[in-house]
Amino acid sequence: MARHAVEANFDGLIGPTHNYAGLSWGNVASRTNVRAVSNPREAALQGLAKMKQLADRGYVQGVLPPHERPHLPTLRALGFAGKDDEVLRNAARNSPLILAAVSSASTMWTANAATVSPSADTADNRVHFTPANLSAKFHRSIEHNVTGRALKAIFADDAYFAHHPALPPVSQFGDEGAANHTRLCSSYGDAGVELFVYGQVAFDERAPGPKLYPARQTLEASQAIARLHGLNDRNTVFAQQNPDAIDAGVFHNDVIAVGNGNMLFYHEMAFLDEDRMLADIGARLTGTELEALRVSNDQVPLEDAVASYLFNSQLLNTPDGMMLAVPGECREIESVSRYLDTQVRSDGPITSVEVFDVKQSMRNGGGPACLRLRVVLNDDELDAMHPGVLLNDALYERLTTWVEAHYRSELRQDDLGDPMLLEEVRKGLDELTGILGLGSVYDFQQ
Ligand code: SUG
Repeated sequence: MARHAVEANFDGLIGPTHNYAGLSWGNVASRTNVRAVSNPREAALQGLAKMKQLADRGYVQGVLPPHERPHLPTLRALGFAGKDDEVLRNAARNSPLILAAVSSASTMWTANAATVSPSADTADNRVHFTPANLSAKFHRSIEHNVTGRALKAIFADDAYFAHHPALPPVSQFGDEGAANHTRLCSSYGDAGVELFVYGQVAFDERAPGPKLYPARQTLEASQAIARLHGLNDRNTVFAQQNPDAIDAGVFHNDVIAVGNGNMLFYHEMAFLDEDRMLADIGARLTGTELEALRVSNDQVPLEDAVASYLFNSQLLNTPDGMMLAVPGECREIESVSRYLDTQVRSDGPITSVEVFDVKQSMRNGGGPACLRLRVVLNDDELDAMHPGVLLNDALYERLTTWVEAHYRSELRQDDLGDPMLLEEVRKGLDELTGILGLGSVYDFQQ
């Protein structure tokens, strides 16, 4: 008998050092906006507004804290020595790109924070978490320790929750978390099918892969996560991304596909062997039929899909169907806007479209779906988690006031070495752990 369960979305609170450093080769927006002046305050408020709107509509909405950036322990591990301000000055003068990397607010994109398997799918009936090693990009490879600490603090009861360390931090086990993982099911509390999408097979040099941009997720990493989480062949499907899509800027599968319930919404260029993947899912899904909503290149050219982030949307259940929560850019690109209107007018599965302004994040290649980590929880698990990170009116007000007090409205690359910035960040984050009731998760607090 299936338990009642909900999909809770945990958005990354956008950190005070949000900036545009062009760190992600293969992510078109990150490269296009390199050295643009960012507005961390606006970014964080945009993220909070999205969370609030969804919480107001009745969705369970949580928040994950930003990390300490610039991350001085990483600079010290790389040989920058002295007092904190000397370390910063030295890095700014001699290695500004390393300083930019350890200053990125990239933990906002919590779709990459971890892979999560709901208890209905796992052998021991616990919810399993594995923080992603994010080893494809240096600036993101330093996230998983603190991410793991925060997840353990929030989902602490080991009767319900199991936490694994990140996979070995090498390219053969490159893991980008839930951005390459979708779950299809009849209802959230039922056993589902977990679809793992990878960019490349690591241990087979002849296997197809992208020619221009890196494939960040490997099959071997996805298989390791499935083993760790106690999944089995009957509830997992592994599918390869189309290498041409990666070379067109689809650096994660969630830039070109999104699933919810029994529906998979995707672009025709998303997968290498679409037919096999659909058959594999169809054969495993119980209690419902797979609904595959495929968008052709004629309807939405791949480059429009990448530029608009149509598929980096949240697909959410509503009483009469599904809502697609899209970034504002979808209304700026004609083919996409037309497609959305046609969908809503038809009697297809997408019954409404809601637009969110997350432009500050979008300029670094992060849309609404990048900003959230989905955690399916049954009623007991929801009761067992730390409630202090669940968004309600009071927490929204406190976080908004907190952002307004601690964030700058302009940040340039040259500001990253400012010792005042580090001080502002630490002061702010110290206060934040108090607001969220998380205890000391940061290195500077240990
Ligand atoms: O890893 N951008 C992120 C965007 C992550 C989007 N997440 C998902 N698709 N789930 C990345 O490429 C850019 C940072 C900079 O250039 O300053 C960056 O890290």
